[in-house]
Amino acid sequence: MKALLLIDVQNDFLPGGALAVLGGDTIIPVINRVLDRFDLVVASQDWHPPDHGSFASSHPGRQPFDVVDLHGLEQTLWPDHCVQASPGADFAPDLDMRPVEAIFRKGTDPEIDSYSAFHDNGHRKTTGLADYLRGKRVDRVWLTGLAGDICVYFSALDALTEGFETHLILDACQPLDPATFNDKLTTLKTKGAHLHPSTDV
Ligand code: VGL
Ligand code: ZN
Repeated sequence: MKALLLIDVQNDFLPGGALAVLGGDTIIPVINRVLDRFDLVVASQDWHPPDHGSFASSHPGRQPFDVVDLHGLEQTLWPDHCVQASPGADFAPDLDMRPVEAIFRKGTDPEIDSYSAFHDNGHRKTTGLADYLRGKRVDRVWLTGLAGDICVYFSALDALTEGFETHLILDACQPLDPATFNDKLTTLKTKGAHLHPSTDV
């Protein structure tokens, strides 16, 4: 079985959002076009409490994009984004959510961030996504979403580690930092991920 993973396609990562990804909106029609080619569609949702430890606002004197130690892990500080039940945390209004069978929320623990849809950044707790997919007999996952160089990248690394055949739909991902994205794509390829344009799906 083949699953499509929609990683954090949320308002705060779209142009005009709190942590906007340039061109983030361009992935939405691409995702909508390929949705019906999958046995299962699952979404992740960045879902932070207002005092989340990844927010610069939780660290007096710090600025967004500073790097700090957060309970033993290196943490980039972000502008407040995807606050639980805020409009910025909603899925993109133009994204067709009808086929989405399950939503996995992450980043809910104020003490630790969670880039991957599978685990927190310290691999201390799982979101349950890998077992859910295995329970549905999924063996192949195709990743899409925002940001390509952060949450999609770390989700793809975990998908590989969890033993899924892992694919990325390149025009259905956009990075926050285009300068480092190519190296990350090379890393994924080296580890066995398959990179495709959406016309391959
Ligand atoms: C993300 C930074 C902070 C993402 C989430 O979805 O890529 N990036 N939180
Ligand atoms: Zn976040």
